[in-house]
Parts: sequence; C-alpha cells; structure tokens
Amino acid sequence: MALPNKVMGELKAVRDPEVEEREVDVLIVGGGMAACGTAFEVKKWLKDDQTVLLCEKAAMERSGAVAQGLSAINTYIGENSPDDYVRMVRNDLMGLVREDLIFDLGCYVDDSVHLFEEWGLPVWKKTDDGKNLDGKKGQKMGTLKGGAQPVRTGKWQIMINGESYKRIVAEAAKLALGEDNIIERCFIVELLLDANVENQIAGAVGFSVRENKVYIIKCKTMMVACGGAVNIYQPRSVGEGKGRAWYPVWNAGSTYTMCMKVGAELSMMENRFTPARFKDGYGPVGAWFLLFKAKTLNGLGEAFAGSDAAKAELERFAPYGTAAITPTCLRNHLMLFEMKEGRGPIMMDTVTALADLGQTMDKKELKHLESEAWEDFLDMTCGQANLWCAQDCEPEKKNSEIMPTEPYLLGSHSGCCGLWTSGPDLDWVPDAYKIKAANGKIYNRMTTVNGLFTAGDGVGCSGHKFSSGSHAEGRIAAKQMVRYATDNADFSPALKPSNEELVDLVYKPVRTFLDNCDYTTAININPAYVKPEGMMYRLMKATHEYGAGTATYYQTSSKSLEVIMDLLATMREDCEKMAAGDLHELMRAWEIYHRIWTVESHLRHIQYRKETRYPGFYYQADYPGQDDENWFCFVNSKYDPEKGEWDVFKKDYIQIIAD
Ligand code: SFD
Ligand code: AMP
Repeated sequence: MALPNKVMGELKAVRDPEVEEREVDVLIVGGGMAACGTAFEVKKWLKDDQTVLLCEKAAMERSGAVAQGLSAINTYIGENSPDDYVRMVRNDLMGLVREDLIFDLGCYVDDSVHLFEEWGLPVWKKTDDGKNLDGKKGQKMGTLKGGAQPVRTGKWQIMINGESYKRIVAEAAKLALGEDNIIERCFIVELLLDANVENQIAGAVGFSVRENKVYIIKCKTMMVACGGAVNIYQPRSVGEGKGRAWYPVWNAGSTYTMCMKVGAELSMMENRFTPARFKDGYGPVGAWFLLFKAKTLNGLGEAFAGSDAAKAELERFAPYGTAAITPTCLRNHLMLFEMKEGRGPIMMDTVTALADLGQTMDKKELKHLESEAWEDFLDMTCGQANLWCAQDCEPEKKNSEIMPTEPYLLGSHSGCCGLWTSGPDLDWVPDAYKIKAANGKIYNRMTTVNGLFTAGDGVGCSGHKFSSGSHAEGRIAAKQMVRYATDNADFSPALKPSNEELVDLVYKPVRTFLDNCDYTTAININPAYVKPEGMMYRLMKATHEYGAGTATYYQTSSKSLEVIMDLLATMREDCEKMAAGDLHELMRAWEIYHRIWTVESHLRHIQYRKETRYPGFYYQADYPGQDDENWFCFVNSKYDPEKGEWDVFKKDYIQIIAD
C-alpha cells in the first residue's frame, strides 16, 4: 500500500527504525513495466499455498520509464516475424546480441500489447482508405487481436494515446497481485544470498521512504527489475532544470549494482544509450522521423544524413552502417561528425515535414495533424511541450534543435547492457546460452545466481524490447520463477547477517548524520560526513570529464579510464561517510551508492573492450575503430563478493538467425 506523505517537509530519520520481517516464495523488486508483467502473470501459476510480494520504491501508477506516459509502443511484431525482429535488433546494436532472448521475446510481445488494449489503452487504427484514427474513434474500429490494423510509424512501432499507459498497466498488475502483496515506497538496498546453500538467492533488505521502517524479506526466488541508470553523467540541464533528464529519475542502477554485488554475471555493460533528443526538453524523435517523416538539417541547412560525406562515414561501419536502417549509435555519430566539423547545430525540420504532410489535407485534418505533433510530447514528455510554449515555438513555423543527451545505461531501449541470463530451454538454443541451476534445470531469464531472475532493462544483450517487450519479459520470468519455487519447495531461505546487522547497514547514513550534525552550523558541510548531493556532483564531474561524457564529445582514453578508476575507488571509500537526515535523503544516499557501482562496471567494460563498438554512443580514443577479429564477442564481468575482486572476460557470440 502506498503511504501518503502526511506531514509538511521531509520525514526525519530516527536512529532505530522499526523492523518488519516477511517471508514469501516469490519476491518481485521494482514496479515498472517488467515487474507489472510479472505481477499480472505470477498468480496464475502460483499454488494456493505459495506467496508473493512486490516492493516498489515509488508508486506503481506513476513510476519508472513509462511514468509520464508514452505516445508509441515501439515493439509490436504484428505482420512481421520474430526472425526479422532479431535481424533488426542485431543490426541496431552493431551485431552483438543474444538472438535466443530476442526471438523468444518476439514470440510473446504482442500478447502484452493485446492485454494493454483489453485494459483500456487506446491504440490508433488505420482505416481501409489509409486514414489514421486515434482515441475513441480508433477504439471503435475494434481491437488488434480482433484484426484491426494499427497505425505503424516504422516497421515495429505503433501509435497510442498513452498519457495514462502506466496507470492502466499498473492497475491490472495490482488487481492481479492484490494490494496486500504490494509494498510501495519501499526502496530495496541489497540482495542477500543464502547462509547455507551456495550461490542461492535468499532475500533482500530495504526501507520505507514514508516511515522509519526497515524491511527484511526472505524468499525462494526473486526478480529484480529496477530499470537502468540515470544521473550517472553530468546532464546537459543546469540550475533549476537539472532534475530534468530523458531517462526516469527513479532508476539509479539498482538492478545492476544489487545483482552484481551477490555475484551475478553482467554482460555488455560497456554499451550505453545516448539518445538524440529535442534539446533541453528531451522530447523524443521517433515520431518525428517515422510518423511525420521529418529530416534533420545541419547548421548550413543541409540534409546531411544523405550526403556523400555521411555515406562515406557510414561505410566505415559496414555492414551495419550501410544497412537500410542506420543503427541508432551511427545516427548519433553522423550528428556529432557535423557538430565537430563546425556545421552544427542540428535542427529537426518540423516546418517542411508538416507542410509536406499537410499538402493532401483539408483544414480540419491539418489542425488535427498539428495537435498530433503537440500530443506526441504531451503524452510522454510534457516538459518539451512546455518548452515549446516558453520559446514561442510553433513546429509548423519554427524548427527545433536536437542534440545527443548525456549517457544512460539500460537494456530495453536502444541499448543492451545488463545481466547475463539463461535463454529458454529449447533445442535450438545453444548450451552456452543456458544457465544450469543447482538442480540441473534451465530457467528462462535466470541470472547466474540460482533463483535470481531479471527482465526489461535488467536483461543484457537484448535491447529494443521497449515497454511492451519489458512487460512480456516480466511475464516470461513470472512463470519460470514459480517453476523454480515449486521445484525448490523444500528450500528454506536463511540469511547470514542478523536483523541488527542489516538495520546497521541500511541506517548507517542516518546514524552518521545524527552523530555529527551538531558539529557545524551548516547542515550540509561537516568534516565527519558527506551528503549524497555532494557525492552526486563528484560522480557526475568525474564521468563527465573522464568517462566519455558530453564534455569530451563522448570520448575517453585508456589514461582517462585509469584516472576515473582511482576517483571511483575513493568515492566508494567515502560512501562509508555518507549522511542522511531524513528518509528522502536516505534514499538519495543509497541511490548514489548504486550509481557509483554501476558506473564502475560500465567503465571497467569499456576499459576491457579494446575497440569502439558503438561510435556515437562512446569513443575509446586509443582504439577508435571496430576490431571484429578480436572483439566480435560479448564482454562479461563478475564481481566476487567474498574477495571484493572483479573479473572481466570474453564470451562467444553465437549466430542463430541467418542474415
Ligand atoms: O519515446 C525500484 N521507452 C519506450 N517504450 C515504448 O514502447 N515506446 C516509447 O515511446 C518509449 N519511449 C520511452 C521509453 C523510455 C523512456 C525513459 C522514455 C521514453 C522517456 C522504453 C520503456 O519505457 C522501457 O523499455 C520500459 O519501461 C522498461 O521497463 P523496466 O521494468 O525494465 O523499467 P521501468 O519501467 O523503468 O521500471 C523500473 C521500476 O523499478 C523501480 N525501482 N524499486 C525498488 N527498489 C529499488 N532500489 C528501485 N529502483 C528502481 C522504479 O521506481 C520503477 O518503477 S521513446 O523514447 O521511444
Ligand atoms: P525514439 O523516439 O528515438 O526513442 O525512437 C522511437 C522508435 O523509433 C525506436 O524504435 C527507434 O529505434 C525508432 N527510430 C527513431 N528514429 C529513427 C530513425 N531515424 N530511423 C529509424 N528508426 C528510428
């Protein structure tokens, strides 16, 4: 149950919080798209005596990447085939993907979309004479499942009226799971391995951000789906706009950090997503490119993407660069190429696009088209619509600048970092892609820690799942988790640390604060502690300057990586002195802790991969080109929690679907 913030201001943290213990069969950590998929599916498979609990740090109705809504569902297979879906993802991610996971997802993703529509999400429909109907008119055309045609923007994307998308999905998830099995405003801090069974997940510890309470939860199996990581690099926004980023503020790398800290193997953490977005408002570009057929212009007014120079540049990255659809990173690369040559800024030519589309429209249709342009932002990035208003920008009269943003880490959009998970137990899936649990069985989407599953942004090597695919992957994992809990019905989880030790861990920043806060008059400045905000600035400055942030046009070098590794080690050490005076700040403390570990894994992977696989997302100056001979493989890593050591290594890529 979500607890409202009953008092004005922040809730002061106390030295000794209440402790609540729970024990369930299945624990779901996170309440985003993937977790909602799990929540919706899981009860169907659980036996009457099996139990489930979901912990979400915010409120499910408006948490995670879909909180603001979306105006498109980017993965709907429809008339296409899962094989082709694999080809598209493989090309966009420069060849290195887990084709088993992607194909598997492609077989189930449409079911999630059909469910969304059944729950009330308006999906735009195409009429027989090629017109687009949205809202209620679209709904009257019937459902996708019943054979109605969606409005395709690209080959894979369909348009929706999605401002309330997350509310709709969360409502179904909550209804299926039952309010009693959900704890909202509960931030999970660490996962816990079993005291007796090696490499077996056994529980998690977290705290309420609305009450002074620590939760200690035991489980037989768990899914961690806390999204990717934002605010790990200095954002382009400054001053009061600083909180604004493209990716949702909740996702602080918890998935990667918590799983890696219990020894789960990560994969392709060097991959990042640096989206090109409408500058400062972070408005998405997909609908403009695909639905409105807009082109980008350089500062000289040239449509540079089709130029001979651009073609020559793309040929350097064949076969991906020369494919019919240019991969996302290379689209960025071309923009950066223009900007570095002094031909910026890059503008989205909204004026020509709307004028061209309007040529065959009457006045009423034209007005509707203009409102669609606004709605694209109002439905998913209302800040961009505000910015247009503030800047007197009417897209039919004035073009808007676009710009690659600061980097984010995620595994479900146009990026593919995450956990190494098992593929499905099917004969066409290579053994190397299957992870055997202690009982010798294979559980789809299980990580290398027994009983620990992930989905959505958590699963590595399989981007382009988006909202629908993340939900479907959550549903896939749900069934497997129940299978795991049932197969291990005799397992009784036991935690190594005592309750007292766990409370000491979670509330350490509060106690550091209470012990020292009277020493100085300025609450944020104290020789005995550092506040999470200060830590955030340190992290952002370091990644910005040395870790291939916007400061260097996304370029790093071997020496810069050495420097930042040192800085990160000191930051981790100084985290021991982090202080939090209230519950919100306690959450900030744990978020920055999760971010620091996540960034370290990202940069360790970049350091290991001696090539630049994703030009436009990042550049390793000492290894500028792609080196297929040595690096056409995954890079995986594993942190040893006992020894405190990292191991980074190669893992073979296996092609399953023919070119
Ligand atoms: O415009 C803890 N995405 C789009 N998908 C589409 O299908 N269409 C679009 O239009 C999309 N666009 C888009 C998208 C994402 C973003 C950020 C924007 C625009 C601005 C992608 C999808 O949204 C994305 O693929 C899925 O949402 C991923 O699902 P999942 O479940 O992996 O992540 P989540 O939904 O963000 O949820 C994470 C949850 O975890 C919670 N959480 N809970 C407890 N303890 C902790 N320690 C926690 N840490 C985090 C979060 O609160 C959250 O609820 S467009 O770009 O193309
Ligand atoms: P975005 O708004 O950038 O998040 O993109 C939404 C969807 O459109 C994603 O599936 C992208 O891969 C796709 N997309 C965006 N821009 C282009 C483009 N120029 N060409 C092809 N696909 C694109």
